[in-house]
Amino acid sequence: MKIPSDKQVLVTSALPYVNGNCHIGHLRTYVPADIYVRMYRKMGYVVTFVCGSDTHGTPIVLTAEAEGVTPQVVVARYHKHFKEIFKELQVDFDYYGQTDSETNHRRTEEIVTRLIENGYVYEQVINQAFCSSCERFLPDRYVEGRCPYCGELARGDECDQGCGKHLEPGEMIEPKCKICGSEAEFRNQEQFFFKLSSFTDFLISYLDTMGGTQNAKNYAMEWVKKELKDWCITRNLGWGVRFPGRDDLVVYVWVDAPIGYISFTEELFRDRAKGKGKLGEDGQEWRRYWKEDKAAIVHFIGTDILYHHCIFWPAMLKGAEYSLPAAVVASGMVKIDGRTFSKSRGDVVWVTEFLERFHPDTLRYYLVTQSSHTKELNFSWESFAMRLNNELVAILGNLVYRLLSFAYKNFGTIPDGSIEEEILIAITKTKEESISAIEEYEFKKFVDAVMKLADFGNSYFQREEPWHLIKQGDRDRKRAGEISLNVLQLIKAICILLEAVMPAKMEEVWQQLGMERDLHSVQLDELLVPVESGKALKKPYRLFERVEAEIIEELS
Ligand code: B3M
Ligand code: ZN
Repeated sequence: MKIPSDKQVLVTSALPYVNGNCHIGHLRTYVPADIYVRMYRKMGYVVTFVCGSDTHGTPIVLTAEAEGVTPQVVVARYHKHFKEIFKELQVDFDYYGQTDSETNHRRTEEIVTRLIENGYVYEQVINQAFCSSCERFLPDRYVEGRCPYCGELARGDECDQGCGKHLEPGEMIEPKCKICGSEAEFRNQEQFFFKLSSFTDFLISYLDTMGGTQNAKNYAMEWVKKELKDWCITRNLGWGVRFPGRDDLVVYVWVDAPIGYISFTEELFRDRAKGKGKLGEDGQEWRRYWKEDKAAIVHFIGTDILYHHCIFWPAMLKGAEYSLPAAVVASGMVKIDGRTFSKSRGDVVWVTEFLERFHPDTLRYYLVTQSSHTKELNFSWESFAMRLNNELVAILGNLVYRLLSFAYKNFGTIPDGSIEEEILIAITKTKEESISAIEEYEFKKFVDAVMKLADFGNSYFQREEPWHLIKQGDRDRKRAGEISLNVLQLIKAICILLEAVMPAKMEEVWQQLGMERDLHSVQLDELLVPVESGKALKKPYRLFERVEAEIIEELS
C-alpha cells in the first residue's frame, strides 16, 4: 500500500502477553515492524511507533496463581524483560506502555460506554463453564477441552492446536478446569455482548479497501461472509478493566488490549507535551491519529490474531466513532525444526539464549530473509548458520572488509574520482526495488535486493582487479583509487538501506567509512550523493564471524 506523502504514519506491533520470556516467535512481528518504520522514515514520512505489554487476561492470572503471587508481580517482571529485549534488538518504539495504565483504563471505559450509548451492547444470560470443586466460573484459559468446530484439543478462548477459531464462553466441548482438572459443569450467568453481527455490511466494505497483506484481507473477508456472531465482552475475573457499572465483571482482554494502541499514542504525546511544558493542545495530538483520520494506522500482528484485528477491532472503532486502521500486516507463524512452537515440549528458542552467542543484528537479518513475511518461518540452527556464513560473512562482510582494507592500506582517505554510470544505475534500481518491496511488506525481497547490490560490488571489484593496478604507474594507481571510490559509494548505499535491518552493524560500517552524520537519520535521497573524497578512512575490521559446524551441532 502506498501511503500518501502528506500523511503521517502510526505503526503498532501486537502487544506481548507478559506472562513469560520472549522467544524468537515473538520477534517475527516486531523486527519487520521496526524495519518498516525505519524505512518509512528514510522515505521522508513522519512515523510514530507504539507498542506495550498486554497485562490482562487469563494467561497472566494463571501464571500468577501458579506462582502464588499477584498478577502485578508477573507483569512487572516480564514487562521489564520485554523492554530489555527490545532495546537489545534495537526494536525502537517511540513509546512502550502497558495496558494496566490509568490512561488505558480510562480510554477503555470511555469506549465501552460509547458502545453502550450507541446501542451496540446488550446483556444476556449464558451457560458458562463452572468448576464446582474450585467454586468458580472458568473464564478463557481456566478451561480446557475440545473445539466445537474441529474437535481438536483447545484452550480457553481459542482453538490453538486445530482450526484457530476464537471460542466464545460456553462453546468448548468436554470442558475441564485448568486448576484442579475436574470436569466442569455449565451454569447460568449474565454477561454483556457486543453486537458484532450488526457490523457485517460495514466490515465487508471496510475490508475491501483495507491495506496490508493479502492473508489478512482474505481470511477476514471469508469469516465476515460466513457469519458473524455477537461477541461476549465481559468476564468474571478480578484482574482487568472493570465493565462500567459492574464491580463483579471486567471486560474481555481483547477489548482493552487493542485500545492500548490508542492509550499509548495518548501517553506518548502527553509525555512529549509535558517535556515542552505545553500540555493543553499539544497533549491532544493523539486525536489527529485516532479521531481525525490524519494518519495511516498500520498494525503489525501474527496471523493467529487476524480475527481480533480485522473484525472485532474495526467494528469496535467504528461503533465508538474512532478512526480505522489503514492496513493490517500479518506475519506467518514460526516453527522450530518443522515442529509447532511449544514451550512444554521444549520446541522453543529463547531470545536471551540466542543473544548469548550471536549478535542481535544477525537475528534481525535471519528473521526477514529466511522466508517471506506472510509465510511460515521454519527456524533451524543450520539455516541460521547458512545465512550467517554464506550471506553476511561471504557477501556483505567480505565486500566491506576487502574493499576497506584495500582502500585504507593504499590511500588512507577516500580517493578522488567520479562515480560511474553503472554504479549509479545499480543503486537507483536497488532503491526503487527496496521502496516497492517495503510498500508491499515484502521484507525478504527488500533485503535480497540490497544483498544483490553487495554481490554486484564484489563482482565489480573482482572484475576491475585494482590490486594489479596499484602496483603499476601513477595512472593505474589513480584508476585503482577510482575503482575503490565507486565501491565505497556502493557500500555507503548498502549501509543506508541495511541500517533498517541491522542498525548496529551498519553503524559500525558507517564509522569505518569515516562518516560523521548520524546514520539512523540519513534518508534515501542520500544514496546517490557522492562520498566525499579526501576524508580519512578508519582502520577496518571484520563485521561478522563464521559460525562453525560444531557449534551448530551443539545447539541443534
Ligand atoms: N496479547 C498476544 C497474542 O495473542 C496478544 C496480542 C494483543 S494485540 C492487541 O499474540
Ligand atoms: Zn477448532
